[in-house]
This record gives sequence, C-alpha cells and structure tokens, in this order.
Amino acid sequence: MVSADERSGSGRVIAILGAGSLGRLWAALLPSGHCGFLPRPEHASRFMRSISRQDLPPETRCEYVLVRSVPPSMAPQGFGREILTASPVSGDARIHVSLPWLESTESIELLLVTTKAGDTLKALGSWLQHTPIGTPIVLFQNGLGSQQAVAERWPERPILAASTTEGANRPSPEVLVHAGAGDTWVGALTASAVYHTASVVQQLAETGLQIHAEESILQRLWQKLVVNAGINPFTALLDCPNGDILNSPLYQQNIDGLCSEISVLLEAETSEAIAPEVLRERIETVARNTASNTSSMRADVLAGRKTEIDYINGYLVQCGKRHGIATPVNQMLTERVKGL
Ligand code: NAD
Ligand code: KPL
Repeated sequence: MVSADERSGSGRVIAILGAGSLGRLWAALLPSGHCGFLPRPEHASRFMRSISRQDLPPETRCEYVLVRSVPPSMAPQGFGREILTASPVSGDARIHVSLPWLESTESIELLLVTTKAGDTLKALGSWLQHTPIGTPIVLFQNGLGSQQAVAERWPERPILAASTTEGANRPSPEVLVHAGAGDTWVGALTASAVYHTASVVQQLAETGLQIHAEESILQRLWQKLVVNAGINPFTALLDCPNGDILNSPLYQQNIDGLCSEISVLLEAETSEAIAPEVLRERIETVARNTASNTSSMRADVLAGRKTEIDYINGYLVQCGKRHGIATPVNQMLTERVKGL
C-alpha cells in the first residue's frame, strides 16, 4: 500500500476528502507534491494494493485541467505544474493538474473536507479512525448543521470550518473552472482547533487566494446562510439565474416573510439582532452582483443531484423547532425544493 508519506517523499501532505469542484480547486492551487485526494470508501480498495512509487498505474492519479479566468494579480503560480496556456493580460490560464489518490491518512498534516454537507459525516467516519488525533480538519460545506454534527461527534479533534465565496464548477469531468475569485474565512469549531487556526490560514494562503482567520466562524457561516436561504431555493424553484428571482411573484410574495423568520432565528441563535429589511438588502445585493450565476442549488437540481436544502432553509426550520419559532416560509421552500 502507498502511504501519503511515501507519495510526497516529505511527510508533509494535505489530504482532500471530496474530489469535486471545490476540492479540485484547492488541490490545484496548493503546492504540488504535497497534496492528494482521499477516495470514496467504495473506490479505496481499487488502490489498496502493493505498488511501488515509481510504478503507479494511471488510475491512482486524478488528472484534470484547471481553467482560471481571474484578475491578473492572481496569475497562475503553477507550482511546477504544466501551464498549457496563460495570458499575462487577462490572467486566463489552463493548467494541467495531476494529483495522487491517497490510501492512508496516517501521515497527513491537514485534512480539507469538500464533500457536500449531507455526505460529510459519513465520509469522515470512513477515514478518521486512521487519522492522527492532532490532525486539523477543515470543513468547507455551505449552510449549517453538518459542521456542528462533525464537531459534536469528534469534540476531541481540532475541527475548523471555512466559509468561502470562491466559485468553482466542472463543465465536464476533466475540466475545472475557477469561475470567481472571492474570500475564505477559517475559524475553530472545537477547543483544540483554536491553536491551529493561524497555521491553517498560512497553509491555505499558499494558494494565492484571500484567506482570513475568523474568531466567530459560526456567525460568519450564518451570514452566508442568510444569503443562500434567500437566493438558492428561489433559483431552483423558478429554474433561473440568481438575478431573475428579484422580479418574480414567488420571490416578491415570500421574501419579507422569509427575512422576518430569519431575523428572529438569528437573534435566538446568535444574539445578533438584524432587521428583516437589512437582511433583504443583503440578499438582493448578492443576487444583483451574481445576476447571471446559476446557484449551486439550481445546478444540483439540473444535474439530478441531491440539493443542500436541508442545511440551508431546512436548517432554519430545525432551528425554529428548537426555539419554538414558526418558520412557514422556510418550511414551504424546503418542501417545494425537496419535491423537485
Ligand atoms: P461537488 O459535488 O462538486 O463535490 C463533492 C465531492 O464529494 C464529489 O466529488 C463526491 O464524489 C465526493 N464525495 C461524496 N461522498 C464522498 C465520500 N464518502 N468520500 C469521498 N468523497 C465523497 O460539490 P462542490 O461544489 O465541490 O461543493 C462541496 C461543498 O462546498 C458544498 O457544501 C458546497 O456548498 C460548498 N461550496 C462550494 C463552492 C463551489 O464553488 N463549488 C463554493 C462555496 C462552497
Ligand atoms: O453561494 C451561492 C450559491 O450558489 O450557493 C450564491 C451566493 C447564491 C451565488 O450563486
């Protein structure tokens, strides 16, 4: 079996669990030679055989092309990877990425989890028994609920969460598009993670992306949740880009009710009082700024994948139940999206 240690030759390995759009983005931008993917458990056995480092069959590597159309200031670093095309003027680049599938977590120094929210607990459960207790784990899921579930299941581990506005998608299996540059905030969820935040931020910043330490990561995740709750379900139900929801009757009839529910829930959960009109303005600013985007929820519905509604509006419904707060609009949106 080939361990992460043998693969990198240095023992300094960042493992990524969830080789989808976001996982492939981090993997492509981190220094090569120190990064690899953990496979799904059902695929792991394919790689678990005795092979020497010099003789890795092609299926033990994950190959794709990173397409970047980002500002010139973020021009490709490449990290020794083959740059297929690059424009110093526009910043556009196509970079060949080839990373190993790892078979062990024994020597990893950082684990990035980029599965969908609903897959995260199960995905981590398959690997954590073999992962050193002190390895920091960073959760990148949208919404809320999955992060708390992981922290409650493994409270003794350094578990951090990240909230990111980076945008990545895969128009075809072998192509990854870094569609929009954003910011990423990272903060501790469990007690021991506090001591790892600075070094994790430093490691992630090697990508050239904007990374910030966040003392109140749950608060930060709530801010993104509000925006996702006010945009994503409408785009999925109306099958339209983000900006087109704003003039639709479905949105117009429900947005004030939705924002009132979220305002009460926010105060109950985080002690932060934000007026419904302020929440609506935040939602509409993002909808206007991303007017031509297909939201992640609409993309999931169009691709026939399970959506993250349970961790967005569905999470707000669960919060309401805990606090005895009625959430009819969130409930309606959750049920209707699940019915798609
Ligand atoms: P994705 O569906 O492209 O990737 C998820 C990957 O996880 C898939 O490749 C899937 O095969 C893999 N996976 C599922 N179960 C697994 C298991 N048990 N073991 C190993 N791998 C498993 O999704 P994505 O777009 O990369 O998003 C991942 C998370 O990041 C979501 O919560 C999303 O909301 C969040 N996010 C994504 C973006 C983005 O631009 N893509 C931006 C911000 C936040
Ligand atoms: O985060 C998003 C998503 O699609 O999940 C928004 C902010 C709505 C941008 O598309």
